[in-house]
Order: sequence, then C-alpha cells, then structure tokens
Amino acid sequence: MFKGVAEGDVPAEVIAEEQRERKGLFGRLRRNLGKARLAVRDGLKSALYVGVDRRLYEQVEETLIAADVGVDGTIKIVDELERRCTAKKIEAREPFFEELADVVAGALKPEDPERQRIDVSADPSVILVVGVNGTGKTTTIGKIAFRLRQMGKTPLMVAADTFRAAAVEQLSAWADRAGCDIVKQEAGSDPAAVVYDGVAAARSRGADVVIIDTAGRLHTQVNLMRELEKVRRVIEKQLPGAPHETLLVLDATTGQNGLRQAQEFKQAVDVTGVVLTKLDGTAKGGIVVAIHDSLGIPIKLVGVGEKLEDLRPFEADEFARAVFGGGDEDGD
Ligand SMILES: Nc1nc2c(ncn2[C@@H]2O[C@H](COP(=O)(O)OP(=O)(O)O)[C@@H](O)[C@H]2O)c(=O)[nH]1
Ligand SMILES: [Mg+2]
Repeated sequence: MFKGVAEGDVPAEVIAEEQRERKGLFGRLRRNLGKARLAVRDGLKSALYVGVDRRLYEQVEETLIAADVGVDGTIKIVDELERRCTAKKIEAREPFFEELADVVAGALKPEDPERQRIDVSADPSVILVVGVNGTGKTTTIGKIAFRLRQMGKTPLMVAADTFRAAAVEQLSAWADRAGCDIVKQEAGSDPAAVVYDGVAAARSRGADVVIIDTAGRLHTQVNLMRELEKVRRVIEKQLPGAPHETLLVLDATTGQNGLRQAQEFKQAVDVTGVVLTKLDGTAKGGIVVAIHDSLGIPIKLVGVGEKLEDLRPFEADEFARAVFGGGDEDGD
C-alpha cells in the first residue's frame, strides 16, 4: 500500500485480515454487478452456437458502458479484446471472459507498478487530500493515518478544511481514533496558513507523514480551485519536493462525473493518485478504467466502508476479474 515502509513492518495479522476482507469485497462487487454480468452471459448462451461473434462484442460494449468505463475506454478495450481473441482463435465463453478481464486489468495498471503505491519515503512526506464535498476525504485521512500508525509511522493531520468548525471537529475525532496529532486553527482561517503551520510542526515534532485535509470544492468553483493551487504552492516553497502525493478522493457511486472532477483537479493541483471510496455500495466501479485510461492517474486505494480499517490497496487484476472477469464462482 505504501512505498517507503518496509513490508516487514506490517504485522502479519493485518495482512491476513486484509486478504480475507478483500475476497469478501470483490465477491460483493461481483454480486452488485450481477445483472450486467448475467446479461452478457445470457447473450452468450445463444452466441455460443455461432462462436464469438459481433453480437457478443456489442454486449460486452454495453456492459462496459453501463459500468461507467466510458466510451473511449470501452472502444479501446473491445478493440484490444477482438485483436487478441482473433489472434488466439478464442471461440468459447470461459477463455473469452478470461481475456476480457486481462485486457481490463491491463488498462488499469501503470507501466511502473511503484506508481500505484502511496509514496511516504521522504521525511517528512506530505500527502495533500483533495476532492468534492462528501466524497470521503476526511474519513480516508483517518484510515490512512491508522494504517501508517500500524506500520510504526508517526502521521500528523492538518485541518485545512477551515470552512466549517464541524469539519475541524470531525478531523479531530479521526485523529483521536487513529491515535495521531493534529494541527488546527479556528474556523475561517486561511487554509494556506494552517498548512504552513502543519508542515513546520511536523519538522519540529518529528512526524513522518503530514496528511492535509482540505475543504470540499466543486471542480467548477474557480476561486476555490485557486485557493487549492495556493495551498500547493505554499507547501512546495516550504518543503522542496512536497507535496509527495496529491490524492483525489472520488465517490465510486457518482459515475461519469468522477472523470470530469479528475480532469479539473489534475489541472489545478497535479493529482498523483485516486482514492475510490464507497466501493462497498456500488456496481459502478468502471469509472476507474476511464480515469486511468484517459488521464493516466493511477488508482491507489479503495474505500470499502466507514470504519478505520476499511481501506485497501487497489489491485487491478482482482478488480478486473471481480467486475468483468470469467469464472462462475462467487468470489467469497
Ligand atoms: N460506505 C462507505 N461510506 C464512506 C466511505 N468513505 C466515506 N464514507 C462516508 O461518506 C460520508 C462523507 O465522508 P467525509 O469523509 O465526511 O467526506 P468529505 O466531505 O470528503 O470529507 C460519511 O458519511 C462517511 O462515513 C466508504 O468507503 N464507504
Ligand atoms: Mg471533510
């Protein structure tokens, strides 16, 4: 999940629990996507007699679009699928689905696998967390801090969502739960000033990872996007090389709108990774393909619930197999 934390630092029971949970999660995703999967399979029954034909590809296309993969990504995937199936002379259902999952997984992997991990190797590392209101930024920060604590790191939260007093209180509650320090000022303060304080505090208190919460903003709110650019500049100036990560938090249930958000945030603050939240409650995980395919932003983490432990590294192969893949087993 993190780059800069030795694998040996992660307690074995944490890893075991994660593997158990992941099976359940992808099983759930499979069930959520059941209808789309069944539609493809029903179509396939008749298609089986005539092999892998045009109708089948059209059905796959519809499924991908229904899962929010987006038109461009869908076309690329189906073209590649067709090329491979022709080359390998694939005519039966199972190998066809296997190939589909493989192509989707390929569309989700950055060339350098290291880019899929959160870089916390600098000391201190700075993670800036951005996104639209209600996507799960504050919750995700709590989860990340908790994971880092489990790995023996000393995170420090910075409450730069100064819009509402409640936002600062909410982050403080997560800091308590995760067992880490927080830097905050009264509501209404300049977020850039809070961030400046936060980075300075990390250095003086010896914290390793600074995690910055920001106010939710719509990608269409020009002034608020400027404010975010300013926050970023302040960090850059104070600590060359920072922020080491700028994570965009996206709500998986919002579908195609997520792609527009990603475009705008990427332009303003150079997003290094996406955290896809609420994957526990949707059948629309396909948006990750659209984001990775058209913007080249890797998906780094997924949120699978409202609790401290409900954060997972994103695994392209498992994800693709759960959502689009072959096999009839339920996954759990
Ligand atoms: N089911 C589910 N709910 C989540 C997840 N992440 C966040 N939430 C919920 O989404 C709501 C908004 O979260 P919050 O962190 O306040 O969003 P923010 O406005 O971006 O800071 C809260 O009710 C969270 O409990 C997740 O992965 N799964
Ligand atoms: Mg918040």
